[in-house]
Amino acid sequence: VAPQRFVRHIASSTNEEAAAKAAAATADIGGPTIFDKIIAKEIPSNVVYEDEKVLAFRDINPQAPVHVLVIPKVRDGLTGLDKAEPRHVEILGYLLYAAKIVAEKEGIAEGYRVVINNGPKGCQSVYHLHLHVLGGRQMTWPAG
Ligand code: TR5
Repeated sequence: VAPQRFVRHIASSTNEEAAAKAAAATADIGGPTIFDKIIAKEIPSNVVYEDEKVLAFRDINPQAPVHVLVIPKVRDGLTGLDKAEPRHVEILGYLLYAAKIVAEKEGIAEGYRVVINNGPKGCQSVYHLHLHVLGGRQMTWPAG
């Protein structure tokens, strides 16, 4: 197999895996998620930043040298971005600000990406709103 084709094959199977994982994930029914246990410290996580409003911890399946998830400690119906209501505007802004703090703490302020996957077609697999902060390598565009 030519190296170029091989690389394409790996990339596409990774995307298919992500899509399959999202499709197989618990539907957006508003129930508890694994992130509730992480917030409650019932499941250990590698915390990068924490304050009264948000928790930032390393993704268990990193897609870049730095891959941190930033989540609101209180979900308040925000299973995904599509559930955003006017009452969420403050926490939505704060999550972005926290992403910037995380990037600085991780030493990637020079360049990084902030991602929100929304819904099955957006490859969302955990229905508790979260920002992915990715960096530590040259990011490419367009994202898959
Ligand atoms: O696919 P979306 O955008 O919903 O992102 C969910 C992210 O949560 C994925 O990147 C997963 O790798 C990540 N994830 C899933 C679990 C987990 C985690 N990150 C840290 N620790 C985790 N634990 C303990 N358990 C998970 N199931």
